[in-house]
Amino acid sequence: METTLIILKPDAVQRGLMGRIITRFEDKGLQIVGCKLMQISQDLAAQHYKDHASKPFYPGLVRFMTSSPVLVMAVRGIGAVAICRGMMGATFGSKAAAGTIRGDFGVSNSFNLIHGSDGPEAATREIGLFFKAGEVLDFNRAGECWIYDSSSGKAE
Ligand code: 3AN
Repeated sequence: METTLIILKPDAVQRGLMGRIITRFEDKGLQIVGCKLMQISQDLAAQHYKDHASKPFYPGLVRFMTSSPVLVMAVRGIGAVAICRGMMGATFGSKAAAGTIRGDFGVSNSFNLIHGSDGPEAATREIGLFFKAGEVLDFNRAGECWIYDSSSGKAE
């Protein structure tokens, strides 16, 4: 199982899209194992986006991400990182394919609604940045046996 960090950005929260976006992940069969509304500090934004610090869009990105609350989620499933990235769509709303979150809910390039970790190592690092010990929960879902086929002894 993989756990990835998803952030519903200030535009998603302000536009009242949280429920519809969370529903997509739940409908897919992914498990929400951590979730909280928070205001990102300058320091946390700087740590989270450290790889983009030299990019021209960085100041605007930090201003946007710290401008209003976000919803952060830890989302779990087999291959959750890649599955969530696919569900998010291309970075820019104007280019994202229909059927993806960015493709269906936005047209802006910089107000692009959602962040998802881009690999398993990034996911581990980012979950450590946004969640304290005990905030990501391990629990069994009642319907898990209908989400994955475990008849071979290995969930798939
Ligand atoms: P993604 O979120 O699709 O993984 P990244 O990791 O390339 O995109 O970029 C991180 C964030 O930086 C994006 N979510 C987007 O908000 C912002 N960003 C990336 N490229 C640009 C750009 N050219 N102009 C404005 N914002 C950008």
